[in-house]
Amino acid sequence: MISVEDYGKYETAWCPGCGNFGILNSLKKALVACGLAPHQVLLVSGIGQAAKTPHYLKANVFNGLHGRSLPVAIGAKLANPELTVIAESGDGCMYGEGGNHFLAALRRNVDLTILAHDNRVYGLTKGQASPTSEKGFVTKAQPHGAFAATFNPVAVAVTMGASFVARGYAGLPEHLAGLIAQAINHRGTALVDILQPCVSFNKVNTYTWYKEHCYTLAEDYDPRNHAQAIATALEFGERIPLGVIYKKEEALFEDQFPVLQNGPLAGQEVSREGLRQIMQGYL
Ligand SMILES: Cc1ncc(C[n+]2csc(CCOP(=O)(O)OP(=O)(O)O)c2C)c(N)n1
Ligand code: SF4
Repeated sequence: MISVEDYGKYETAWCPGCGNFGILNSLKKALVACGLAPHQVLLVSGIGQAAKTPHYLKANVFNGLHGRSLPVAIGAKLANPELTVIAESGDGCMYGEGGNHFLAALRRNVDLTILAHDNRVYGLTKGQASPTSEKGFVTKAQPHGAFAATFNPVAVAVTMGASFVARGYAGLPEHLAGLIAQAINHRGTALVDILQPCVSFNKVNTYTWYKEHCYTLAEDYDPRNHAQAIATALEFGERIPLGVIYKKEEALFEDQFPVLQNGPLAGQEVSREGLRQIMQGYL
């Protein structure tokens, strides 16, 4: 029987009160609820406070370059479909530096989970505006307020027809654990954008602010209705919906590759003669 203790307990470098703690606990609970043992899970991240999350739980880990978690996660899943692959990083890493990879991943629909810790600021580098910062957000680097429009990752993902799109909140850990478990069990690319207070550098989107603005979607909300999902995803301001906003069944990227039908690449024979013929074609 797997328990949260199997995923270990480590000292962290996070500030006391950081929303990352709630997300880490929810992730562990979700992995246990999915019946996954640490050796079955690969966590891939980039750079940032959120991207340190895989350091603080016992599983397979790949910590790479800023913004580059998704290409690694996709490659790992294609090479070994038996792994449960989770790409986890902050809003800067996932949507800023990793923005192009984010869009490409949504188009492909590889069977993996994206957890974006969305504190709406660059935490590790001490508080610059990120793509999800509110337009006008004042920081030391943006003393006149951020000039760029606010990126809405949930609306982008729903509009692109991503196969599973949810928004959670670090301050509602039980609800968040349920969303992460659903995302892991979903067959396809599942995005959970997780609203996360950064108590040191975001003094606008605080625990109190989220309490006043967030609400959970009603029981009878139908996440399969695309038009309704777009309207729900665009609702971000006075009221912010939490829950599974959109989901659908969609063919997996990996199911369309003939070579992957013979099991993990790592377990397949390499034909030296076949390779020689390919090389010959370029000479
Ligand atoms: C290519 C590249 N650009 C910039 C940096 C510097 N850098 C490191 S972490 C970071 C921001 C992290 O913010 P976010 O992803 O939102 O994570 P958080 O720390 O808020 O959890 C930046 C800009 C880097 N390491 N590599
Ligand atoms: S700077 Fe912000 S995101 Fe980073 S650990 Fe501290 S509170 Fe958390």
